[in-house]
Amino acid sequence: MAEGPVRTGKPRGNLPPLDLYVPEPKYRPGDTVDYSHLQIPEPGLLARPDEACEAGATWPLTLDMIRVLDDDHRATGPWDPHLDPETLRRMLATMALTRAFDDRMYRGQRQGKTSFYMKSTGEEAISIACAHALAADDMVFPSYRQQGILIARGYPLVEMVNQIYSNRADPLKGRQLPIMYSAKDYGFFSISGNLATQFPQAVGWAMASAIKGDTRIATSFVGEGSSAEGDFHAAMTFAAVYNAPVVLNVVNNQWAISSFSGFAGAERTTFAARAAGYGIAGLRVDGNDILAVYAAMEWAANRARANKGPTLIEHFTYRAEGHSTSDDPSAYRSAREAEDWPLGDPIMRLKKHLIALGEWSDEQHEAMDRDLAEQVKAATKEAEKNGILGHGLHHPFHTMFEDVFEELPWHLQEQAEQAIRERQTKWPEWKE
Ligand SMILES: Cc1ncc(C[n+]2csc(CCOP(=O)(O)OP(=O)(O)O)c2C)c(N)n1
Ligand SMILES: [Mg+2]
Repeated sequence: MAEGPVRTGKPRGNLPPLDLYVPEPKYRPGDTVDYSHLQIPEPGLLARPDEACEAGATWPLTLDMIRVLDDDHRATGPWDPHLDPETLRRMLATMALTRAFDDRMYRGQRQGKTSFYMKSTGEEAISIACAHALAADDMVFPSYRQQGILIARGYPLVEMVNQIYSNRADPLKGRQLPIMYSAKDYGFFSISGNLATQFPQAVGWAMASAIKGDTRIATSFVGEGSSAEGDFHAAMTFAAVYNAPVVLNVVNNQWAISSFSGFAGAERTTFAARAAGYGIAGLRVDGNDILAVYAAMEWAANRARANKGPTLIEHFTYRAEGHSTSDDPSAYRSAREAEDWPLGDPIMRLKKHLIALGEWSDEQHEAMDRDLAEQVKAATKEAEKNGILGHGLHHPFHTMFEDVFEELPWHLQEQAEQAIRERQTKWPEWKE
C-alpha cells in the first residue's frame, strides 16, 4: 500500500510560501485622481450585432464600451437609437425629477422627517433609459437605486414620500425600510434589503412568463458589489440553461458602500465579461450616456422578447454621492473621484445634446428645474399631512400583527394582546 502524505504542518523548503492578494483602491481621501488607466473608447465605433445573433458575437462588446454621445454632444454610430426630440426631453425631465426628488428627500432625512434615504445621483440615466426602452408591463426586479424607474412609470411621488416617512398613508404600513418600495400595479417588485435576491427572482419570473406562454419579459438590477453574491451566479445559471426571457443588469458605480469594485472582481475583468462564462449575450455600456443605455436595453429586450435568450448588461458609471444618508464617503475615497469622472454627468450630457440639436436651451432647463422642485415640494407637503417620522401618525399599532396569515394563529394572538397590554401600561394616554 502507498504511504499517505506526510503532514508536518511546516512549509516545504523548496517552494515559495503561498500568498494572497488583497485589492486596494487607487485613491484615498485627499489623493489626486488620475483616470488615465481607464479605457474609454471613442463613441460610435462599435458594431451593433443582430439581436438574434449567437451569444458569442456579443462577447467582444463585453470588453469594450458602447457609447453614442460624442464630445460635440452629437449622437453617433450604429447604436444611436434615433429617438425623437420629444422623447429625449421627456427622458431629460424624468432624470431631473429623480434628482430633485433625491435632493429633497435627502434634506428631509437631515430634518428628521425620515430615518433613511438613498440617492441615485449620477446614475439616473440607467433607470430612466431602461424604463423607456421596456414595455410598460415588463416586470422590474430593482435594487434600491432604481427609483428612477418608478418615477418614469408614473408612480405618484406622494406615495413614494408616504413610504419614506413611514406615515399613516404608507402603502407598506411602515413594514419596509424607507425607499424599499413595492408597486405591483407598476410592475415594480418589492425591494429587498438582502442584496441580489432580486436576480434569481427575476429569472424565475421570466421562466414563469415563458411557461405560461405570456409575452412579458423581466429585468433586474444589482450593484457591482452585489454581483459577488451567490444569488448572482445562481440567476446566471438558470437564465442560461433555460434561455429565460430576462435582461440582467449590473450597475457598476465603482463602490459598494466603502468597498471598491476590486473586491467584486473588477481588477480581473469586466462585469459584462461574465456573460461569456455562462454562454449568454453580454453588453458593456457607458452608463452616463442615456442614448447608449437605451440602445443596449432595447437590444436586450428585443432579443429576450424574440426568445433568443438572456443578456447581461454592465452599466459603467459612478456613485457621485454617499451610499446612503448613513454614509460619509469623504472618510474612504477622494472627493476628486466624482468631480473628475471622465464620463461626465448624465443629465448635463443629454441637456447639451438637446441644445446641440436646437431642441433645448439653458433658459428652458432652468425653468424646468424650478417647476420640478415645486412639483416635489408639493408632493412632500401633501405627504406630510399624513405624518412624518416620530409624529405619531403611523399605522395603528395592532396592524403590525396582521396581513401575514389569513387568520391570526393563537401564538401571535397572544403576543399581540401582551404587546398591547404592555403598551397601555407604559403609555396610558396611548389610543391605538
Ligand atoms: C446580503 C447582504 N450583504 C450585505 C448587505 C449590506 N449592504 C447593503 S448595501 C451594500 C453595498 C452594495 O453595493 P453595490 O452592490 O455595489 O450597490 P450600490 O450601493 O453601489 O448601488 C452592502 C454591503 C446587505 N444588505 N445584504
Ligand atoms: Mg456599487
